[in-house]
Amino acid sequence: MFKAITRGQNPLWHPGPDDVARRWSIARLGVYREREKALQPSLRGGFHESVMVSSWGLRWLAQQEGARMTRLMIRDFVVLKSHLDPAAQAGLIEALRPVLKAAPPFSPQTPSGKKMSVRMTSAGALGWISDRTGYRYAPQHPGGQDWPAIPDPVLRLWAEVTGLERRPDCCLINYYGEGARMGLHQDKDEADFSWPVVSVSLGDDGLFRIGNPTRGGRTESVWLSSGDVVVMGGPARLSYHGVDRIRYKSSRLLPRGGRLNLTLRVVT
Ligand SMILES: O=C(O)CCC(=O)C(=O)O
Repeated sequence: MFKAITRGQNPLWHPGPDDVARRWSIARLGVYREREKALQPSLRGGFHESVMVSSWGLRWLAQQEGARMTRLMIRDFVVLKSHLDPAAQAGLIEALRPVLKAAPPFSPQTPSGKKMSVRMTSAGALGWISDRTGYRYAPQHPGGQDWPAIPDPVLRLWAEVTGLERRPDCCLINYYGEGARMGLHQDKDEADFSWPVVSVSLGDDGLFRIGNPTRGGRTESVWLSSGDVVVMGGPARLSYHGVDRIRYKSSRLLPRGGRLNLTLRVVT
């Protein structure tokens, strides 16, 4: 028997005609086993109703649901599984193509001089950079050109998942090739932490690790797949997080493999 978590008072929940199916979907992906460390949703502030289902029930739920959209709350991180269908994912890749051409991804250095394994670029009024001088936002790409505008489909996705009128001024684009990772860190170079950060995963699966608002302590991990969206707001906004590894070539979205992650941030 496994414990499954069904819908409760999730602030991002929008009931609709599909409500019952979504409820099952939550039950499916909210399932955890004691020994399965990679998926352990927190009950805090999220899904409060629990039911017991058999392993047969789980298989049935998985078959019924396929890739249906699902919401998980893990330590106040809202994880929207399969939020983007394959066509929407492909549409974002198309929209990002000119951005990557105008502002090619580069390998930043940490302030201590270490080359990061993730390659990065940005769109928007400001882009995130790092070098020996430190971590910061800058109005231009290291090549000297302004950052390209954030593509409309990306802005629409932000508005859809946050419901905010305020637009992000940075879309940081991370590219994880084979073996790339990102250590646990906080996003804290922005002026006002009351705005959420929205993360969009495209391409290969990435093992996303969620920590605490202070360094250290126990962590939980969840695999993020192409089309998953994570909203980091409220108590999650300053929580440590990172990507331990990717499953290289697990997706065929990007012809050469790898994982693209967009993080949308209100900077000023
Ligand atoms: O790649 C991810 O899923 C997370 C990216 C991230 O943490 C960041 O850009 O600060």
